[in-house]
This record gives sequence, structure tokens and C-alpha cells, in this order.
Amino acid sequence: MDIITTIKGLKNLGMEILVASMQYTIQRGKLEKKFAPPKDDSVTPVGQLESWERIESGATFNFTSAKLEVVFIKPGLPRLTWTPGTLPGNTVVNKNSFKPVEVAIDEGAFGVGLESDGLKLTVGKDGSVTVADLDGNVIRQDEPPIMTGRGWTSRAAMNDDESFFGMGMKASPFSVRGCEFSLWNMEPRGAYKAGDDPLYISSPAYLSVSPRGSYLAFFDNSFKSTFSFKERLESRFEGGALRYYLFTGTPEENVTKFYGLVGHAAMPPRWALGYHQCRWSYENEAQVREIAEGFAKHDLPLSVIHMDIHYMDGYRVFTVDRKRFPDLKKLSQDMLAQGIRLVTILDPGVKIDPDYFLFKQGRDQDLFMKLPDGELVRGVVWPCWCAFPDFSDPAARDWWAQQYKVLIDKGISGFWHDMNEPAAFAAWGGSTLPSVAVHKLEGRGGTHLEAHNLYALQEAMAGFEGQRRFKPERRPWILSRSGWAGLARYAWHWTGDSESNWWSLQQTIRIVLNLSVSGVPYSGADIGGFGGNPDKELYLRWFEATAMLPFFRVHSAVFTPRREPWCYDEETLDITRIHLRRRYSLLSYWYTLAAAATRTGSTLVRPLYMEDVKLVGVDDQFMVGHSLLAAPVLEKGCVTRKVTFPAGNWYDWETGSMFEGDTTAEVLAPLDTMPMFARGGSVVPVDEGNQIELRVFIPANDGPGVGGELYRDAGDGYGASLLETFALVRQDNVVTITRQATGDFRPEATDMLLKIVGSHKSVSVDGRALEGDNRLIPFDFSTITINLD
Ligand code: MIG
Repeated sequence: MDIITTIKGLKNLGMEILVASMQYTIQRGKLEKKFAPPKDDSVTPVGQLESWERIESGATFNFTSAKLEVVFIKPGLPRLTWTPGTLPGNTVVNKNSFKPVEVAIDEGAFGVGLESDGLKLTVGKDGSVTVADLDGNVIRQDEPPIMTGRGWTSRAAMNDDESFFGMGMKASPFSVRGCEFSLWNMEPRGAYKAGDDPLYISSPAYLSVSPRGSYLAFFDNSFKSTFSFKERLESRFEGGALRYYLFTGTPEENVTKFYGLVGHAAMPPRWALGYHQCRWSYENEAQVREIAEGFAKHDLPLSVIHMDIHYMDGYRVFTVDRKRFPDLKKLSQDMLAQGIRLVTILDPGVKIDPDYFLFKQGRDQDLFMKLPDGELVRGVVWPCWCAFPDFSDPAARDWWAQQYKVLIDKGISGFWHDMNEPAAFAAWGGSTLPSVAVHKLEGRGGTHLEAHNLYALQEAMAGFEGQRRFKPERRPWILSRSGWAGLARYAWHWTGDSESNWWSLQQTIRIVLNLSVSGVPYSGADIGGFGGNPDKELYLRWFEATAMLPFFRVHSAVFTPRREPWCYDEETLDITRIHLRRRYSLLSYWYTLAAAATRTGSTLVRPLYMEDVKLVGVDDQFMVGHSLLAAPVLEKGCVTRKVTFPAGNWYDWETGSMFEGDTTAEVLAPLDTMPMFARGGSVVPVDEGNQIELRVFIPANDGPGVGGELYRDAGDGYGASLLETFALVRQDNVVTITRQATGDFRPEATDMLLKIVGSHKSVSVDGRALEGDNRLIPFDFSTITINLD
């Protein structure tokens, strides 16, 4: 956030902070000069291959001035490491030993070939690397890398037919081809606009998609870097070894394998998939209660209320303002009785105040970030001058984790990590801390250049650990503004301070999809945009679209008009109710997707190119799981929209009318309607009160359909679960669904409802005909048979 917005948000404190942030910016400039490392513009080629030797699962190669290690960490999955340079710590990839993989190696005229599971990687005598399949189709072609300064530059060829996706949160076109990014997590000045870079959360991972195939490249190097997708692929790191992994397969397989390496998403509590209401801020107990009452009165479901910075005592993290919230514990108990959880914001800046316990502890136990001369790094945030925990230090993480107890004891159910790029108010030169700071980096030591991008990830590690420690019977939940690959293991993400305009809504879809394929499966934007005043149409369209994104929250800045669903008019209130109900009717479906993400590494929302690589250009539609296709209206004044249908057949979710696959159609989308379709051949669980309705969509063609799954458990904790799979096959005019189940959880209702969408003649369940209007079937049926004629 820039100074002007800061002051708008802070009427009284504005002057003090303004002056301090000016001082900070000047001081930072001096520190950057004083501690600047000697300039190093050297450019050193790796030279020629001099020798190589076989090692377990791969080989090492000695070049004139560098060394390359190639190890297959799994069959067909190579890891390349060029040194010299510091190897990454184990924050992002926490596995360093892998089962041995058989690799066939042969030496030819051009270099050395390593073959594993249908993949051939050839290391050229000049240091180039070619990855191809066994038919010789080249998947990726790396030029010899170059040692640039204290780091590395990697270069690879880009083919005309390739599109690229991922890289974290970018204000870029959907395919990042043609773009150049800086990977240096940063709060932008004010709300982000098209082209702004860098932003809050980066990830050094991109997916190549072309009609010839797909691969995902992931660089395990957190140093400040630039990634370019202009004439060729170029990644330039300011330090560290050049270590990267190449995943090959379909786009979906590549993303799943990537999560297999950086960690599957933590299983969230079920409530986190419901609706969240937020505002900067609900400033006191009365306001929080008023929000809960408003939702009850207007018959709107609500799962979470977020508490922004006003709940703290003078913005001191891990304190509560007793005047505003005299009995937070009672408040959270009363909320919970209504099914509402409270989430509180936490900022990493610790006010420099000799009387503040947290500052004293951090200073006395040496847990804050330092400058090379041992002085504290000081920056200005909401509490004015602050010190910042060094989350790269395990002792600091342990100490920070301990602090969550206070709020957990008061009944807080989850935590919202803001300002963790880390952000510091600066008048110019980027809202962050001096890059010359030093870190403990797991005891090995290192500079901010390496630790900066990991700051939020390591904060999330602490927050997750704190929740495991103090509420072991419940699942942690964290919402983090910044992060890096690996964040999924601990946290969700919201896209920071968006503008209240149509571009921002459109960009939300691109961002959520690109985050999904590069390490952050759970995200969403502030509905209506953070800092503006969306009109009714923009608000509703944003609300409708977000009802089908993983994270569903309205938030708004302190200087904007209130934005709860009842703040517009009756019609707006009614339409938000429709979409809230739709979300809650699909909670079991979402929860099942969440369980799949945790179990298998899949993503919850899926770009259309995962269905068909020809659809790389579709950035205004997305799949939710494998069964639902969402086509939100993202343009002002539109009451119809064009929908692109992947292969198969599709049913309008509300009306049941059918659309052929591999076509496009213009569909009606009045203000209260977000077009959504179910794929023929799927089985979708729908919540009807306390009962499940199994909705079966008749496929147009013979063969297996996508079927469906239903995951159930207590909704939180680590107790028994039940995973049911519904395999669907159509043969001629008979559709058969077979249920299989694993796990010990017993649902309360012993029966469920069956609904069949698409024309059919008769249905029988376990051999017994379902007569008339009877739709009740036993939940533990074995086979459903549907006769189509
Ligand atoms: O400097 O806590 O992106 O969601 O409401 C602004 C106040 C700090 C930025 C977050 C926003 C939050 C706001 N914060």
C-alpha cells in the first residue's frame, strides 16, 4: 500500500507514520549503500565436459568451471543441479533422499544420454541439455547455463506453439508468454493494475502447454530472480545453485507430480470452504455481533467472520484491545453457537516498544532480523517502528508458534497472515525491508536475497505448528497474502488489494488458475475489489464467480462504504442468497475435492487446457473438479455469454438442458445467474439440508464416465473418514454406477436422494426398481442401473 492510501486509512496516526516512513525510506537507502556487496558483473561459461561418472539414479558431470548433477528422483522425473552455489535449504522441497531409480546411461558423439521411464535426457559436451521422449520428440531444450555474478542464468528454447502458465500471482495475461517477471514478493503501490510486477506471491514454477505435449519446470532457488518468457525462456537468479526439476506428462499429471514434490495441500476444516465475511475492520464486539445478526436475519449462511487490525491493542501483534473486545472468548463462543468461526489478522511487524513483552522476548532471545553489523532491521508498519521475526530461524518459528496460544485460548479458529512479503511502508523504492538484511536460514546463515521470498512460507510454518500445538484436535487454517511454492502445505491465499473494477474481476480467474498450477490450490480475491466502491452489478458478478472459487470472501477497505450483502437493495440481497445457497449445496462436493487435493495432489479448480490443450486461450471459464464447468459473466452490461464446451456432453446446472461437447454456445446469464454446467457421465453429491442428493448426469457416449466421489468425516480433526467412489459406465442403453467405499466414518443419514439428469426410462438400485416419485436410496447401495430405453 502506498503512503496516500495508508494515510486515507489512518486518520489519526497518519502524520506520525508518514514522517516515520519517510525516515525509514531514507535510512534504507543508506543501508543498501553501506552494506551493498561488491559488484559482481562477471559472466562465466560452464566450459566443456571433461569427465562424468555414474551415481545412484543418475550421473555427475564435470565441466571446465562447473559441475552438473542429474538425478532421477522418480522414474522419468529428473532433477538437475548446477554448482558452484549454495544448495537450497529444505523449506520448499523437504525431501532429499529418494528411492533409487534405474537409469540407463550411454555415451555418444554429442554427449551422455540418461534414460528412465520413457524419458531421455542428453547432456551435451557444451553443457546443453535436451529432454526428449523415446521417439526423439524434444520436450525441452536447455542451452548451456551461465554463471552470472554470484548466481546463475538458465536459458531454454521456446517453441512457437507453446503457452506458459503459473509463476504465482501475476497481473499478466493468462499465458505468461511474452512477459518478464521479477520474483521478489512485494506489496504493490495501492491496488494492483495490469502489468504491475512484482506482486505479493511468486512461485518459480511454470507449465508449458502445446499440442505436442506439456512439461512443468520448477526451480528450487528462492533468491531474487527474473523470469522471462520473451524470445526464449530465461531465469536469472542472484545467488544459489541452479537446481530445477522437469515434470513431463499431461498438464494435469505435471501439476499433480509437482504437488507431490512440494507437498500436497493441508486438509482444511470444512467450515473454511463456506462463506467468509470480512471488513477492515469490524472494529468492536458490537459490530461483529451485528454482522452475525445480519446474516441470520436475512437468512444467509455464514461460516466465518474475519477481524482486521483494529482488534489489536495499538496494532501490537498477539494482543487484544480490551475496550473494543472486552471478552473475546465469550464472543467467539457465542459466534460458534451460531456456527460462525472467528479469524484474526496477524502482522509480522513487532512494535519496538521496550514495555511490550513480544518485543522484549524477540530482542532478548535474538529472534529478529538483523543487519550485517548486528543492529535490528527496523521498518515502519501499522504500529510505527517495528522489528521483524527472522522466520528462517527455527528458534524464531518456535517462539512465534507459541504466541498463537493466546488467541486460540480465546476461541479463534484460524489466522490471517497479512503484510508478510514482508511489507514496510516506504515512500519510494518498494514497500519492503532492506535487501541487505541477514538471516539465520536454518542455522546455515544467508542474506535477505535468499530469505525474502520464503518469509511468508516460513511464517506459515510457524502458524501451522502453533495451531497443531494448541488445538491438536482441530485442523489449522491460515490465509496468507504472500508465499512461495510449498505454501499449500500450510495456508490458503487471497490476492491482496485488488481494484474495484471489471479488469480485476477478470484477472481474478486468471490468477486463481495460475496459482493453482504453480503451488497454491486455494485462493480467491476480495469480492468487489479491496479499495473501491463496486456498483451493484460488479459486486454481484464478482460474488457469483467467487461462489465457485476455492476461497469465498467479501472484504473491503476502511475508507470504502460497507459491503455486506444487504448494503445495496432487496434484489442484491436475494441474488447473493441464491449464490450462497448454491455454494452451501455444493459444500460436500468442495470438501471431497479438498480431500482429493490432500490425498493425491490434485487441484480444486482446473483450467480448460487440462481438458483439451486446444483450449489454452480460455481464461474466463474454469472447471471445478472434473464434473462442473463454471462460466461466470465477467463483463459489464452482459446478460448472455459465449460458453466453450470441452468434449462430452454438458447439462445446465439449473435447467438441466443439454449441450453437446466440442462446441460453443451463447447462453442466457441475467444478473442472478452464473452459467454452470455438469459433465455428462458425472455423479455429483449435492447437500440438501442434512441429506445428500446424488445427482447423476447421463453421458451421451458409451464407455466410462468421470463418475464421482464423496468424502465425509467429522468436518474437522483427525478422526474416521469415509471415501466413496461412484464409477459410472454406459454401455448401449444402460448406465451403471457402482459404489465402493473405504473408511470407518458412518454418516448420520442412512439413506440419500437420487436424481437423474438426462432422459432415461427406469432406474433400479441393487436390483430393486425405484418406483414413481420415490427417490430415496440406501446410502450404502452397491449398484444403480439406469435404463435409457
Ligand atoms: O496496509 O489490515 O491486503 O486486506 O485489510 C494495509 C489492513 C494492511 C492490507 C491487506 C488488507 C487489509 C489491510 N492490510
